[in-house]
Amino acid sequence: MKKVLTLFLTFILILQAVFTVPVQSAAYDIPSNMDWWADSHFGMFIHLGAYSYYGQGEWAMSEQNISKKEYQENIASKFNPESFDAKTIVDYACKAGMKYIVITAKHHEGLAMWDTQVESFKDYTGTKLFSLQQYTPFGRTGRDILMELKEACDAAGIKFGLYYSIIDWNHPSQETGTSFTTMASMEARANYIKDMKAQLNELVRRYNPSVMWFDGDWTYNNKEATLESWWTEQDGKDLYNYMKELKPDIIVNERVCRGYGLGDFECPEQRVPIKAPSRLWETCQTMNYAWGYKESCEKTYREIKYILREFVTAVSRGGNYLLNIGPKGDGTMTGGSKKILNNIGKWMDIYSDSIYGTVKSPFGKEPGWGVYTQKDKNVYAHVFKWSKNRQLKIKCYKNKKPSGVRLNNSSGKKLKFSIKNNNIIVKLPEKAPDKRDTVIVTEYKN
Ligand code: JFZ
Repeated sequence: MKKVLTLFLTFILILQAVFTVPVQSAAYDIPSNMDWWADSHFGMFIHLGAYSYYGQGEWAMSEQNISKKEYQENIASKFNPESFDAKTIVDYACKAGMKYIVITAKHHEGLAMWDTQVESFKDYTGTKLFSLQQYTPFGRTGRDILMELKEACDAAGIKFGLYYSIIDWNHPSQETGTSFTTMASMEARANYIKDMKAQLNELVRRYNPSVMWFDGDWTYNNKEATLESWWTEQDGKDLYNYMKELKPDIIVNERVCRGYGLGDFECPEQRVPIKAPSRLWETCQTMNYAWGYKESCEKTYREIKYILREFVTAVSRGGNYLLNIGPKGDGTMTGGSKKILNNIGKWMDIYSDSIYGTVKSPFGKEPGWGVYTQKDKNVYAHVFKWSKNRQLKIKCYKNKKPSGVRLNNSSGKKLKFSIKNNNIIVKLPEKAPDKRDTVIVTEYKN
């Protein structure tokens, strides 16, 4: 009986493998562990660390040449995100339509945002572990904000991910160099990599993250390690394999060692690449030109219109959009970030159909008025520029005539159209229902 069952199950598995249809019109197959990621298109990035308390961005230590001693004693030891409220943050993310959150577990500054037990991650005196729990006044609360956030994500049904920096400005093995860190010795290098993996092991065991987002890898070294260029392509490959051993379905970005096509998705260097990479990709963006809280950038929030269009453009080119918030040192969200998330949410409430589950535009060239996304037999025209003559030219999908053209908002208003040279000429309402991006859907029967 058991044998028959096994045989039957094997048969089902084979059938499944044969008939798994790759997501429509994507040039690549999407591995099943990444389906949710590719469908969601939209996540939240959170930069929170001791730099948030200092308020001058997460690069301050390096930019201002602050010594380990100064940074630890004057900045990290005062960091106290006691007003961090995971539920509020997750609520904002959900309202904005975001389907995953990636938070900094350890940024370049090296402060572990969880109660790490890995011995070598000590302060400069070698007496205290350099972590939120052991080094800062917040430790007294006994709280674990990564767990709070993870649990809030679970409760809301969105995915949870962690950011981890490969370089570490405060680890005893390294000194901050010009851009990358310098290792004290080859032995220090080997031990650090071992300890880094021990920390990653802690993170995966504890928080079971869906995404591991690496950074601080930029040596582009495909040769032997040196003290100045101590992170190599081989280290990147090893790290990727290590993560998959810990958790086979974890999603890892390419910054295990960028530039070598590693990882599960690309993080393009340009803001939103004109030519989409040939595999899954994600662009991360700030709202105000700062990742970690930077007081001077609180007045420089970008216009919602541009953030929204950048997001939609990324999706139209097949990408994901990871939009950052930099909470203040006390852990609270900034007013500017709340406002932007609320506004994106209002747009998503109406138009998220044209985002979730879509693939990139089926047409090569982008039109002058906006961008396209596509899902099944629907092609969505995202109209950024409303034409004064009330005519919009949309391409016919596969040279076919659409069965209908309508506004993609709750009105669902049908729009008159005619076909000319494989183009749909749509008669637009006089005013754009949404000046930032009005979505018009063209539907095809087959
Ligand atoms: C890195 C970090 O150095 C920075 O502090 C922040 O955490 C950010 C998310 O990642 O900086 C980069 C690296 C690459 C790009 C942008 C910022 N890029 O590819 O556009």
